[in-house]
Amino acid sequence: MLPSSPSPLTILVIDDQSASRVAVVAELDRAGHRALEADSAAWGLELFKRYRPDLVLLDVEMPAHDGYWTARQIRAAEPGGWTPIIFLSQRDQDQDVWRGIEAGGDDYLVKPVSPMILHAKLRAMQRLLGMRQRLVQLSDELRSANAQLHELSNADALTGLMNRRALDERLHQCIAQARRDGLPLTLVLCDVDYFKRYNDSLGHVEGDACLKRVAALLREACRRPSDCVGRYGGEEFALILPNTPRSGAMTYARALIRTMALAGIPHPDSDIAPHITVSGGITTCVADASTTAEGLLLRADDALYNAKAHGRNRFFS
Ligand code: GH3
Ligand code: MG
Ligand code: MG
Ligand code: MG
Ligand code: MG
Repeated sequence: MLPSSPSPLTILVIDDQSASRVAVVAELDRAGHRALEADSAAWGLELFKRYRPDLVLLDVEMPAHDGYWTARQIRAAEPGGWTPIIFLSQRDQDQDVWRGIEAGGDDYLVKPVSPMILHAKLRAMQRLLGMRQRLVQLSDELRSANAQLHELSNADALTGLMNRRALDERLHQCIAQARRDGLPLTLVLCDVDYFKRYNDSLGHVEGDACLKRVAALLREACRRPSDCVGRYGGEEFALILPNTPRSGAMTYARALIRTMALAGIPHPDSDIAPHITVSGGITTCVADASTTAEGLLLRADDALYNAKAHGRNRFFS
């Protein structure tokens, strides 16, 4: 009693001799597999591309193109993929088997094909196909876990904005891009005014909620897809605005001041307004070889210091 297959395969049989082809196909049918038949290399290749079978049984000696040629074409038609190829041939010399494997075959069957050996080899290939599928799944899982990890390592846990690490990376990229394009690049450092007092009056939980709202307002203020905002640390945020000159940055700053006033997040202990305000330092550069992220941050920080010293709720450049 010959075995039937637990999980049927779609198998392409390429053989120019109809007697041996029909015998193999009948055996595959009997075992519950789905067989596709081709009587030439060219037609076999066509069916391979059209139906993407799970496995190919491939005659070595055929007119026009032989099995070795066909195997190479199949491999070329599935970059990154792998369809098991088992050669079929009357030739049973050691060098024939060697040549078949060298040509990209995975196994070799001598004709006339013994049904028992045929099924044994199909089982072995099915096992390999199962392992390959598991590997593909694992690599997909790994890729998505990696993407998640990357996202986590770049996001600020409280606000969901980019964290300092991601900001630093982005700033370096933007400087390089600005250098290539010869376009102005603006960096803005924003700091919440009297935030220590906010915490002291309302508590840290309210403080955290406030930072989330400020983060959302800053995010909304970014109008271009290329603008980005992140939490630089504590109650400090940074905005990177590519292709933005100083005048554009000042317009931006005025809009931010207005946005904060309109949001009206109550601040019970600010010297300058009944609501949360921010101060900012702006620096704009036309990047050249001497431009560094550290230099830009220092300049923005100086400007921020001046904004604080001149009364807060304003942006200096
Ligand atoms: P200034 O107007 O000069 O900026 O005064 P400030 O009080 O905002 O500045 P200071 O640097 O003295 O205090 C910043 C405060 O921000 C202190 C700290 O408790 C608070 N802070 C920093 N990070 C967080 C946070 O993640 N959550 C909360 N709730 N508070 C934070
Ligand atoms: Mg033949
Ligand atoms: Mg601060
Ligand atoms: Mg401070
Ligand atoms: Mg502050």
